[in-house]
Amino acid sequence: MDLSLWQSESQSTRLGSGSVWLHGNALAEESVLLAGIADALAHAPLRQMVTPGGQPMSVLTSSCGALGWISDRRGYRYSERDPHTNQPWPPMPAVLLQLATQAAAQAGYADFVPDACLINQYQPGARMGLHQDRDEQDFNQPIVSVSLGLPAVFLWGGARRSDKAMRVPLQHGDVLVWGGEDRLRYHGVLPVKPGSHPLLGNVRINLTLRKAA
Ligand SMILES: O=C(O)CCC(=O)C(=O)O
Repeated sequence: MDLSLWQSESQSTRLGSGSVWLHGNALAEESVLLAGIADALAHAPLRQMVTPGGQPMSVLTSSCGALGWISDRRGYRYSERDPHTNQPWPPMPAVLLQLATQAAAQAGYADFVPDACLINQYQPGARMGLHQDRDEQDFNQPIVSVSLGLPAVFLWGGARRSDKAMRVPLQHGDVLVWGGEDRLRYHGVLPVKPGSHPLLGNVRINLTLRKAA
């Protein structure tokens, strides 16, 4: 299925019974959003984490909000403190919280209040392998994912890693929301292609908002 054809014709595309692709949903607030993220990163800088198996991740990561997702030799988990600074993570920018709550409501998930925002920065070539998000306490809570900067192909898989994945061509400002029956679907990102974005240059930023605790 060529999902890029649908993009110009609709403001949202349903990807599954519990998942919606909201085209350009973050564009209206892009400058204040980027300023908020830059501020958060000034307090909790991007870093390269390693998987529990010791492999460096290809994305650089940080977090904002009450909880931050971390990965190291001890495993994947949420932490109240940034292990690099031993300080609490910077607060989630109000504009981001509002965007996530509104996007979730638009997708049918009322009252979503995330307590964790993972910030992933992809340089050209960086990717994310197929995985499920399983480190949160309540799988009834949806996930909201905001794409900024360079485009990327998001892989939207099934309940099993081996299920064929749909290719979703995400653009700057797009927002994905998934929950319900789709909450544990495998997903990932193909290697980001080189390019230049007018606001972000040669990187893609992804913000993944979750209710972790
Ligand atoms: O970068 C993306 O679009 C997806 C990020 C993701 O899957 C994750 O952080 O778990």
